[in-house]
Amino acid sequence: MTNTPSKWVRAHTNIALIKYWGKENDELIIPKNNSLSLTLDAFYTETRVTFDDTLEKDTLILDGEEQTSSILSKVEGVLNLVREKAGITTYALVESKNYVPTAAGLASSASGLAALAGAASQAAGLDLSDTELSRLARRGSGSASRSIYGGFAEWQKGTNDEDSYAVPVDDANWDLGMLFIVVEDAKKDVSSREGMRRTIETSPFYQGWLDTVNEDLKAMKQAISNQDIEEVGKIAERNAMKMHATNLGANPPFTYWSPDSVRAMAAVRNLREKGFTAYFTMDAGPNVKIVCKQSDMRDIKQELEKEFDAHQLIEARPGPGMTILD
Ligand code: FM0
Repeated sequence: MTNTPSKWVRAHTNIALIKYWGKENDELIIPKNNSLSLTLDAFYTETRVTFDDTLEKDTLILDGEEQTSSILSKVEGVLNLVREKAGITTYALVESKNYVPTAAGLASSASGLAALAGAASQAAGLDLSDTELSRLARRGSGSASRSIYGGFAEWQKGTNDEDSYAVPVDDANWDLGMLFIVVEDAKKDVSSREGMRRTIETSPFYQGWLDTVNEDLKAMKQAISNQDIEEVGKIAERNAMKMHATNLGANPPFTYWSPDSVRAMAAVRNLREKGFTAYFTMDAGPNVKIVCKQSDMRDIKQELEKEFDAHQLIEARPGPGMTILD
């Protein structure tokens, strides 16, 4: 195996409007339900991979620092799949840079594992289709399957390793934006992996999630094809609230909300009272993301600056799919 590095590969993060919450198969990362997300311009990861005969283990350098934690084991998982496909046994050096506007916990496994899938397959000489890249990224982190595509993407849950992957839905080239309210997390994190596992196993509300997520998805796809931002936002907020409700029913119960998250949600309702189209969604952390019109973002930011520091407010727009840089 030659020691030539791959080109740098860039993938952007995505935020789900219909959430992925729960696995049918933990090892293969087959989800319980389809999910749908918007890929964003503001946050991305760049990665390159070098398979190197002189290495005695896989090595991950993220933002200049060698990593040893759970992120390395996700990376090793993807590298193993690539080695198997390419018929090689060489270890790899993975160099990765996260581009996030602040250091406030916005680094994303979606962008990271999608960029890795692109870079590792390229370094191993594999020429994968978008579908194959999405399947490979999925094995690193479920949400990464959607970051292969720009705009709106749907991860179709499928039933096995072959048929569980994301597909593009709409390029989102309309007046849509997402404003982040970055808030402090006071508590110890429950990872999304652990959170969804605990919820499936113990929350009596989980069945309610499964029983209604498909109607949310169907309504969301209709709203997207109508380019109806009001409806997209409404459905996203409802769907996120349901996901977070399942966690309160878990044993032991947990929540990703901090006091400031609740304050941010109230601020979004307040924006609506003032006549803005503004709805929120939240993931496995305390930050609140506002679905709004791109053309309203500046005014909304100004309103929110009465209550939050300017540096807590980050504007994002629809972003592109995975790209190989020259
Ligand atoms: O993105 O266990 O992909 O649909 O962000 O690595 O497959 O980190 F709100 C939670 C993301 C879950 C919703 O989970 O889990 C979404 C979430 P993994 P991920």
